[in-house]
Amino acid sequence: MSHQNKGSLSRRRFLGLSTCALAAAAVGSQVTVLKALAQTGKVGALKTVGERNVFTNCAMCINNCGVIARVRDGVITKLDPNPHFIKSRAMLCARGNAGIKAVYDPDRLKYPLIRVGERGEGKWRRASWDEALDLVAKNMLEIGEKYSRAGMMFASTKGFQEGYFTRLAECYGSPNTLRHPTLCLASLIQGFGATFGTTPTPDVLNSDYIIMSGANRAEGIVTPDTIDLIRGEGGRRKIVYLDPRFTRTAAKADEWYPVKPGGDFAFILAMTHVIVGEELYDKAFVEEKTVGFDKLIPHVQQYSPEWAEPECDIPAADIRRIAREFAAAAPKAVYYPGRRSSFFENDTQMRRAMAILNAIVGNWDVKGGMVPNSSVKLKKNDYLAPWYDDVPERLDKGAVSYLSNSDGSWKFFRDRVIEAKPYPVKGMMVYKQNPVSSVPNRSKTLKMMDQMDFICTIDICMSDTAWYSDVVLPEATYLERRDPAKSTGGILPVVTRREQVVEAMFESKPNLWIMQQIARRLGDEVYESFDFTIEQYDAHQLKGRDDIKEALETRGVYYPSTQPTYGKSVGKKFKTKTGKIEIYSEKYEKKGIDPLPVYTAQEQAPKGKYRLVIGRNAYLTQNTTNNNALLNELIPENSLWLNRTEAVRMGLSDGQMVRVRSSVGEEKLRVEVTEKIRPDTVFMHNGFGILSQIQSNVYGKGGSNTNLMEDRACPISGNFAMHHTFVEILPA
Ligand SMILES: Nc1nc2c(c(=O)[nH]1)N[C@H]1C(S)=C(S)[C@@H](COP(=O)(O)OP(=O)(O)OC[C@H]3O[C@@H](n4cnc5c(=O)[nH]c(N)nc54)[C@H](O)[C@@H]3O)O[C@H]1N2
Ligand SMILES: Nc1nc2c(c(=O)[nH]1)N[C@H]1C(S)=C(S)[C@@H](COP(=O)(O)OP(=O)(O)OC[C@H]3O[C@@H](n4cnc5c(=O)[nH]c(N)nc54)[C@H](O)[C@@H]3O)O[C@H]1N2
Ligand code: SF4
Ligand SMILES: [Mo]
Repeated sequence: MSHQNKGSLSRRRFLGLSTCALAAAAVGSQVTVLKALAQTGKVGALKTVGERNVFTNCAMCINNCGVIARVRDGVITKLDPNPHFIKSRAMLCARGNAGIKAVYDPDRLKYPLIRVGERGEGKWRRASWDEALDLVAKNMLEIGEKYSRAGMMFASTKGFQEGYFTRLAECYGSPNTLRHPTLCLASLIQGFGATFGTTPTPDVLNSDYIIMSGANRAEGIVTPDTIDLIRGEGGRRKIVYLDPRFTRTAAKADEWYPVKPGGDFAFILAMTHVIVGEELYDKAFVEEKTVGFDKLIPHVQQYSPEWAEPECDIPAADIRRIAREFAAAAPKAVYYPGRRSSFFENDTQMRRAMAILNAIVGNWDVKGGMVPNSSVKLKKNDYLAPWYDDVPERLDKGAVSYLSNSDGSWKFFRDRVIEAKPYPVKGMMVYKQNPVSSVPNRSKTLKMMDQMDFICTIDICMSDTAWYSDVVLPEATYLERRDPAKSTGGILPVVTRREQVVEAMFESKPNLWIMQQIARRLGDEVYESFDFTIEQYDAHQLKGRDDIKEALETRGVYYPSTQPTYGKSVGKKFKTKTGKIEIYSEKYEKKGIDPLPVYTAQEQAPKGKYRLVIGRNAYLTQNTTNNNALLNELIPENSLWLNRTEAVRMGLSDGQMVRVRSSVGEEKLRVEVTEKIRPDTVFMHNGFGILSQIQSNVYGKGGSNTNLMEDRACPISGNFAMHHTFVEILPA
């Protein structure tokens, strides 16, 4: 392992974190919701009397929209959008508004907890921070001693303080970090990356023609696309939307096709066939910027619209017409890349096909096209990680063609932990991730956890993963802590950060503090890399950038420019081996991967079974926010969408309870009889059928699609493939 970062921070002794000091006084009667909490435990002191507006940043999902928190007498009264935050177009969605309940949720984590019963039995005792942290460090050291430092795994998902967690993993000496991309967008990054050398952003606002393959933007919110998609500019906009379900995005689209699941790949190749065959592509662009077009011509000859029609259930005439319209609208036309690209095992090649289709119409780096991201560079806070001899390589090393060293592949990692091959992993630290609910085939995750000697989860609520842990540590929510400045790339790059809105309630602590306390117990060498405050960390990041500092203080956000600049990449090489857009990938060829996307069909549902697909709801984030009282009111449980014809055939009526069974699990939930889904497909929203009983609003409601999903994955990117599962439906 390479542990030779150079330290650039002053190594001051640990000073304690006064900003996050625990407060004592109990709250009186400011807000009704606080009364309930006051009865169950201590509430943070309300030091500031009067009204305050604080710049922060939503953490209810990955978009991190700009927020102004309104505070009265130390209590958050409302969250409003920060109008200076252009990316979110002065919008906060339902979840963003409901973020207030993350703080004032009676079910939230309040104190460190240590398990007393069996794992998953739900018996806990309150512990002091010292006792809980001692136990964590003791187990980490013991496991390191017994199995090597690689015997600990560190699972985490994106967050402003996630870096401190992965730093702990590195300084402790484990290569085994498991981040969220292989549950989400790893195939997309791989497919577009192999083609363009980067993952560009579609300029939705200015595009005249947008085709979307199951990117349900009206419900799976991605800013600014969701808002721009609906608003558009100039009224010329056309949206073609493919989804086996009639979603809210379908309702906003000009054309909706209930595509056969997995058929998008055929649709894209057939569009390419038409554009290449009819010479509708951008000849000058292809000539100048791409390699391998000559090989694409014969390759796509086999993929005619007539061939594609039965593969995707979209009429050949429509495919041909859409291809012509798309090429005519180019370069202000995009085949929208999507975000969750964990559909099928061939997802990387499907996204490659999308990237190639975008490339040949020459929509690169122009208004309304696919725009490479710009970013604002902040100064890195380097550190010196200790060196450990004899630490093996990542457990999932070599499992897939392109494994990210920092992210790993959840599917293959979990398999190897269960097999204890090539070496045992016996300890698990989890930060801001909920693998029990988010990694397909829940039984396998529980099996993996069963054979762990020790599990510690750092969360804000008792997630299903926390529920199966030995020690649960309460982090202060995003509104109760200061988070360091964060730079996010995009068409308009942005720097933002979180000010602390209110004092941390109960005994919750920010992650940096937690990491520092663990590091201290792991020894001076580890602790050295944690000897700073967030303020110092930020000061270093923003050194010499008074303009950013001032913008963050006065507007809560920094934009180097508020207007997009197109064509910045003109004259520059693409970040690929050839320096061009690689339509034909020699890199893939060398690894034995198809160098041009070759179509592979999905299996059809066997008789009496249905394909299970999953997806989002605008009111919920992943498997996580369902206990939030404000959101739970909007969607109290999930249901199984089933086509009316099938329901009638089976004699099932709307609202009836059914059992849904796959090869790996069974769930009980209500059936929703609808015309809004293909007859061969069923659908469930995420986040129900949970195991943790300390989520009182949602526990016992609906069914878990994670428990039903088989665990297949893309062999190129390692991304999970979540739509392969077939289920049967039985009366309850
Ligand atoms: N069944 C099913 N599985 C899926 C998906 C699906 O659609 N269906 N989608 C996939 C996709 S696209 C993704 S991105 C992944 C997401 O899966 P994960 O990366 O596991 O993310 P979440 O499910 O949102 O879980 C995040 C956890 O962090 C906690 N948390 C929230 N805020 C904080 C905080 O400030 N501090 C700390 N310490 N904890 C916090 C939450 O309470 C929750 O327990 O799931 C994937 N898995
Ligand atoms: N409200 C809300 N917004 C979110 C999130 C959230 O949890 N809640 N999570 C964020 C994250 S991490 C992500 S990754 C994105 C995900 O957002 P999206 O990328 O939109 O992903 P999903 O909603 O998971 O699934 C998209 C759709 O794919 C459809 N589908 C299934 N199979 C196929 C197929 O073969 N072809 C086609 N064309 N469609 C198919 C499903 O019916 C579903 O409607 O949303 C982000 N925004
Ligand atoms: S889209 Fe909604 S939940 Fe996500 S960051 Fe923005 S306001 Fe928060
Ligand atoms: Mo995601």
